[in-house]
Amino acid sequence: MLKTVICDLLGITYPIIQGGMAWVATGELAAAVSAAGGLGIIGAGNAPPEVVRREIAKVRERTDRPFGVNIYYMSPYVEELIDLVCAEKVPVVTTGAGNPGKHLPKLKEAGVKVIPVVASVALAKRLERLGVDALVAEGMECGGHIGEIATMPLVPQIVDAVHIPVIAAGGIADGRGLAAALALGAAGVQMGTRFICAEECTVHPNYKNAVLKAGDRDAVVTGMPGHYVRVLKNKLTRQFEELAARGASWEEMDRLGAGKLRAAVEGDAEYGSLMAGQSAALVREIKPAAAIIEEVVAEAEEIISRLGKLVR
Ligand code: TUI
Repeated sequence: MLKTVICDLLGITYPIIQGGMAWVATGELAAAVSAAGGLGIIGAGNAPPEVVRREIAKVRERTDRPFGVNIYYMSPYVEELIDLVCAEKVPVVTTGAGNPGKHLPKLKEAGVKVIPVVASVALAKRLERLGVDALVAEGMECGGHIGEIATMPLVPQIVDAVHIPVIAAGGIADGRGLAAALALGAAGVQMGTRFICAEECTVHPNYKNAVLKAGDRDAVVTGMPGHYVRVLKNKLTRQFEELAARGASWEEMDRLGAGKLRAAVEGDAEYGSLMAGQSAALVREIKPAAAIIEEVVAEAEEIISRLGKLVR
């Protein structure tokens, strides 16, 4: 059976973590992933603490297994969310779009395991020194806010640079991706896009159908240097292209993007921000989170045993 250090560290059965996608990863999805033996994560995004508290309660009503909350460091509620996860004794916190260094003492004191998402070697090394438990190395194939380095070169560089477990993310949606991540030295994977098409994911069916329909060139990059966002092509991305073509300011771009992720989650597939990674093209069906996890693990196990036989 496929087991890695991350399973022991987090008390989970399979080395699969569900990405903490803002507005997309609700308590329902996180609970389903955790109940199935992975690590489900609530995406706090820009939501206020009382909303996140309700999502935590949803998970606890549905499962006793470990779960996490992702704190997005551009949120206006970071301080309150740190207090909330400590008070609630949330087992795991992942972080995005910022450096959680100054909150580490408080989180560790409360017994919270901290797994920052990073997109560079420098930040990975800095956070290891500060005492984080593990890292997610996220390549620019992923959805939402992206870094500049692809998963294939990023993961082994971070694996070489630190001594703590590394979880690979970006472009991974099936057992082939999990086997490849393990080959790169990762101790597990984080998948976001694949779990948008979990039955338990509460986004509008229009969002799920856009992921199912996506082809290899549909997950495009919008925005400005330092703030690139990967989303599925639609009328909104064409508006972004027009703005970029006439040299629009960062403020104009920001204004166009405001509130559009929520619009997508509520069903606006034309003008909503359908955040998804390049792996969208690998997602072909909607099924329960447990079935996704079982399929990914079985496929990875089969590949690993087949690869072992190549060495004679
Ligand atoms: O966080 C992400 N991806 C996201 S967050 C998000 S939430 C949102 N977006 C738009 C509207 C409303 C809500 C959507 N997608 N990925 C994790 C990640 N973090 N990747 C890279 C980083 C990162 C980048 C820079 C981490 C730290 C950093 O710099 C830290 C520093 O200060 O050195």
